[in-house]
Amino acid sequence: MNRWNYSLMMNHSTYCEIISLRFAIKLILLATVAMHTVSGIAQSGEASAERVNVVLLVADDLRADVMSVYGGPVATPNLEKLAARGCLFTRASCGYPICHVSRTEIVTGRSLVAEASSGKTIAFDPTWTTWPACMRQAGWHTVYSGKWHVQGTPNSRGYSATSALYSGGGSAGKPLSFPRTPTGLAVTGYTGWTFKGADDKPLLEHGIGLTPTTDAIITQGAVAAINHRSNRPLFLHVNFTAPHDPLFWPSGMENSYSAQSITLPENFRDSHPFDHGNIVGRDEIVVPAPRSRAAVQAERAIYYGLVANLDKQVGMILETIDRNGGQWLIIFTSDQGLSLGSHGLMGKQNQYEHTANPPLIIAGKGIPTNRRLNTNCALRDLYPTCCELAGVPIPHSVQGKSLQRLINGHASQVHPFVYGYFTDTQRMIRSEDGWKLIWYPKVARTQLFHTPSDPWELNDLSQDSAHVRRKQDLARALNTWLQLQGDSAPRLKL
Ligand SMILES: [Ca+2]
Repeated sequence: MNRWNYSLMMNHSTYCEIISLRFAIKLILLATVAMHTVSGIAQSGEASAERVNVVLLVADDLRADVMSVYGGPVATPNLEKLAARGCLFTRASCGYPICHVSRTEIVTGRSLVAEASSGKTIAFDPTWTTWPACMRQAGWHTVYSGKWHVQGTPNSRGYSATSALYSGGGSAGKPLSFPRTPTGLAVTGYTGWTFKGADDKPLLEHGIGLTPTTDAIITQGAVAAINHRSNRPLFLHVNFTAPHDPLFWPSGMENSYSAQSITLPENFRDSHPFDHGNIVGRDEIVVPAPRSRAAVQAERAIYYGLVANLDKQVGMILETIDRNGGQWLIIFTSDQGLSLGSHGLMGKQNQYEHTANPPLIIAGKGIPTNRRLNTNCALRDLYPTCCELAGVPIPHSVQGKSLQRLINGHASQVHPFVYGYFTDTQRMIRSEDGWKLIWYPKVARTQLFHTPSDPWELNDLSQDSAHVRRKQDLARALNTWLQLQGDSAPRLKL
């Protein structure tokens, strides 16, 4: 059961912009009830002054290279401040580049290549201890805000409470609040999703599907959770929806980027040269190939606005944390990146760096400041890293590796290789020195890139006789790992 029965508590000026007065009255009543509940928990909580609070911030389809903190065009001053307070990773790996599998890897600390090959929703094995369940068992108060996109419910996965939960269903057959994007595209993502109250009932006043205020509401839920934390340490998991499609200008930031001013990346192409496994998937046909530069620029302009707004939301959460004081561990990442025109793709179901290599910043207690790490790591490593930094034993079901020694400079490498996978159509291995082999079993193709010298992945060396040995070595290492993982996809012949 939820032990912290509040949701969507916001400051007056914000919610008056986005909800009706009628709903505001209901909200105040909800908040009042919640504050009484929170107070009750505070009285019964354990004294834990020395234990670190944890905030895990996860964006959705956020491509690292668009942000100024990674050298990109969108100003992200708050993430730059966060990076200055901690470690920025340039070689993170998401594993499986779609939302629900990547998020399941994050909360289980496991590689799910075998479970995800079918393309079906990952069922949680009862022997897996999830990250929030682990923290809750160790005495943390575990709260969830934002997009829910793994199997089950927050409560069944180890969260004690929700605050601004946003999940599938609940629209009761009513139409989308915003059925078309500003560029005229029909909405095909997040259809029927709604915010839910503490009783899990839909709050239709906040709209059906994505809206220009979805992330602002999620942020207010996160802020409420931080402000009303008990004397237990807090584990707060915040999943934003930005900048996932459908792309709407954030409220108050309409037309903040002009399409004509957008410079497309060097690897922009109008279409992908072969079927990589998702050529007719939902994400790809949102803007069908072959795509004009103008069509991609128009989508990128709104995407950039969403990223700028996401940075503002992170800034509000960081301000709230600073105001509250205490010891904090702050993690910012995305479930994966996005193509957005690169390599002739729009979606995320691929193994190129713009997608497979998400942003990652870790800051706070025990983290050196102004550190940039260019070594391999995976999002499934975040869970054991948090455990080590918080002084919590790592459960046996976790397969990821703690990055603590890497962060503190006591190790130079954690993973000689990282891996990527998508259904039974893509397998990838990337070495610590940046050589990357992608295997497409369904179409019997490979690609070999040297990412340090070819960051846009334009020069496929897989058929170059000078690299036969290197390709064989990578294929052997990939096959060995897939065998260990119980993967059923065909092996790449050496
Ligand atoms: Ca995603």
